[in-house]
Amino acid sequence: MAVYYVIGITVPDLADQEIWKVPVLDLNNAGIQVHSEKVHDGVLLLECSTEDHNETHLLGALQSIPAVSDVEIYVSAPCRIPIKKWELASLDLGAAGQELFAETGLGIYRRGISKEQLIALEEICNSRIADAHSRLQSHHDIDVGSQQFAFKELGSRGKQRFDLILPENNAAIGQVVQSGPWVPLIRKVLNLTDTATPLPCLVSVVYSLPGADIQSWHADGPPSRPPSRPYAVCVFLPLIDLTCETGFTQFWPGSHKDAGLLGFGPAAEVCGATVDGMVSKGDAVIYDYGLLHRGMGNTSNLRRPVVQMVYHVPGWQDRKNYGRESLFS
Ligand SMILES: O=C(O)CCC(=O)C(=O)O
Ligand SMILES: [Fe+2]
Repeated sequence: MAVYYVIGITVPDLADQEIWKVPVLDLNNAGIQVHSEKVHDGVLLLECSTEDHNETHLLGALQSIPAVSDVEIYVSAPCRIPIKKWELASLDLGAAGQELFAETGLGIYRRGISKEQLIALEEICNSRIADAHSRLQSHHDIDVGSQQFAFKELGSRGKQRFDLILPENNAAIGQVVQSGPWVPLIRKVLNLTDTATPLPCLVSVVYSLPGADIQSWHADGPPSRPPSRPYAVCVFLPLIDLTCETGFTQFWPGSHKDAGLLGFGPAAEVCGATVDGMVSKGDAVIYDYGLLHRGMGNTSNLRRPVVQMVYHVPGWQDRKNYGRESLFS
């Protein structure tokens, strides 16, 4: 079985960055396949694979290149390691984004909904959050904000970070869910193209209060099989402008294609392959449910509410994020 590597190669002169293409190197003959490359922080990154698991051989082959002064293994993994740097602006999906979405598992739609819809969502979220926290007060055994818990409608999976399911039958929510500009793409990728049938969708508000910690890298669910046929796609729609202080969600584009990358999230940082979903109020970030990401901490004094719409194929059920006991009934 092939092992994949990201190798950091230091060369005194970055103008030499095409070094591994020089025929004399003949990496192929050395059993090394090169898949992708880029420059990150002044270091050449090479994504490659070998069949023989022999790292000494791999490093030796690269080290023998005359222009190279240092060679270091950044990452090794059992599958492709997407190192391409994506800019948020280039992930604007507009009308024709299906191919881009298949490659990256990520996209954005600027100003996806109307002002009125945004105001309606804000009102629903504010009152639902207030209601939930007043009900939580009677649960004296829960240290709200510090302790993990899971009700049927509300979960907390980390310090000051909550996920509260919104009422299914609300007209304003239904309108956004069924007619947002991302809906045609989602219908295609989930293969639910009969527009007479509403898309199944679980809607919640994920909110991080001041003091919320940075999350660990995770995927919300396992990668789909095949990757081109997602079983769920998530849309995040923040209700405030996101900044470094309020925090945002950070993504690793392309990490949705192989379960072999689960647990490898920090590799995205090492390889400079992360995208900060730092969008404005009312913009929408859409991602494949299997894509690696993490919520950043909230160091501001504002609540960061993000409407989360999980579109899914019929029959799919979230099994990990919420509990059985109802907070509201
Ligand atoms: O808080 C965020 O930005 C993301 C939260 C998240 O990914 C999660 O709770 O699964
Ligand atoms: Fe998540």
